[in-house]
Amino acid sequence: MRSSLAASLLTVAALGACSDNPAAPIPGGGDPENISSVSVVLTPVTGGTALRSTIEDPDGTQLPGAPTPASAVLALRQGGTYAGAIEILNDLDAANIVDVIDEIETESAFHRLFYTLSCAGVSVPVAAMNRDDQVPPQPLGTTFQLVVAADAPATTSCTLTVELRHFETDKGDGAGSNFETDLDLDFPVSIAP
Ligand SMILES: [Ca+2]
Repeated sequence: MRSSLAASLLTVAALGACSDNPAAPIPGGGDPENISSVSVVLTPVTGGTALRSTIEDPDGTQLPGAPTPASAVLALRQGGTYAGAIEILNDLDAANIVDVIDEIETESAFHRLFYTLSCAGVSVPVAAMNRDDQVPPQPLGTTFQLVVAADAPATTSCTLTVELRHFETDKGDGAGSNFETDLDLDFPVSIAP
């Protein structure tokens, strides 16, 4: 599901994390998460300053107030490889900040992150994602790698879509269709030499 608004905005309707069916047992566990902050952090593997971009939802995902545009463009370099991480918080109550990543990792066999780029020449290899606690382990993606080809076209106007899927049963490798979308966010990206 993609927003018709600017690419840097959240797809608000898809941001209702973990909207479990209250009538059914929930093997994936837990109440719906209320999410107020999502950040993508990309650290060049050869060193240098990490890229960071954050989208805030000031009233959380369970109230209708709109999220903010992303705080920054993720300025990639041609030929760069980045260690990626995602940060998801409920920081609506400063006295009780919830690290939603901890909850996702606790329920790793029921979640998977997907990273999709509209930019040509950029990939996020599934093989480099961290793994869940199934046997054998399957992709989770709270950490990942992002690879920019040396010949990736320079651009100032593409996007990284971050999607969090929640499987109540049958996650498998996470590529199946039995899921709910907890997050679906577009972060602006540029590519330069
Ligand atoms: Ca909101």
